[in-house]
Amino acid sequence: MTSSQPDAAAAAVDLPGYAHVHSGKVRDLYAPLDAAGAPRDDQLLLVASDRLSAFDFILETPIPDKGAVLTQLSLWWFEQLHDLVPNHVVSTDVPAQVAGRAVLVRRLEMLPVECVARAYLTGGGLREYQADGHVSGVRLPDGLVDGSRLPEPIFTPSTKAPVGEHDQPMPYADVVAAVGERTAQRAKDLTTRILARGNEIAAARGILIADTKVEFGIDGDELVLADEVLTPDSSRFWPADQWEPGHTQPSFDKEYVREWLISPASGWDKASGQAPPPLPDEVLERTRAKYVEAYERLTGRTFVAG
Ligand code: Q0Z
Repeated sequence: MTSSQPDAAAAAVDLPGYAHVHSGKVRDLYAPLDAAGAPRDDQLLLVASDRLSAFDFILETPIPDKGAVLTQLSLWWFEQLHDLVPNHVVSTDVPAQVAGRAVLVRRLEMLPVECVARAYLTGGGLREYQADGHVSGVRLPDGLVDGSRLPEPIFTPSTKAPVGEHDQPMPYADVVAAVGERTAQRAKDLTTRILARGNEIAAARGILIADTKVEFGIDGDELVLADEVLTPDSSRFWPADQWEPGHTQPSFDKEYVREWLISPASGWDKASGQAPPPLPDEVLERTRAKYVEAYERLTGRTFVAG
């Protein structure tokens, strides 16, 4: 990790009754303490921060309410997907400091695989396709371009990279080797169905979900949907009315941030390796508004800040 990056662990708050376990780029993980003060082994507290990542940097300016918006969106999706797959949510009764942006969950045996599905071609999938017409072993039709819709969602698993590194595509045979044929097939089936269901719901609200990354865990003999689901941080959301295959699509949530960072106004050189500057209020406000808009359009609910 770049030395100019904030230490994610340092960004995690001290929560009485919980032990800090781990921090990702934008979220923190805690274990509830039992009566004897020992970390419980059956539950975790997942806390979403207001941190935003762009061009692989954690920006120093937090986006107010981002963590709450994404947590509420994930919870809404878990309900929408409940008939497809059980999920890890136990309770939203959490410490006041993290109210609205934390969820108490079942601690699962996580699959060592990032389960990715793609409904539109872009990013790493596009680069694989351009090399030989396949993505993750699936032969795709000729003539697809950046942003093309795929005939149906495909499963393109990746390895779980350590923090600061990028996930690598993982051949399906390696998934089978890691988790067994039955679990691999079920993870593939569920991941593609989750994206298909997500797009059925989102398309009616003017949002396309190009691709998504989900995580599953095992509890006994059932596969359980864990982590966050169908949020702008785990998925590429595109405004449907601007969809135009043939070039990079605008990102629903991060467009203003990226545009400003690469504009002369920011004074930042993406190639410099330096941390990006703080965001001006206008960029921050417009970005916050996009997260809220995604939540409100998808759920039909009004976002109410804690
Ligand atoms: C999720 C992550 C981070 C947030 C572990 N239900 C579960 N059982 C066991 N482990 C996990 C879950 Cl969700 C689990 N992550 C990713 C890291 C903050 C989520 F720092 N890691």
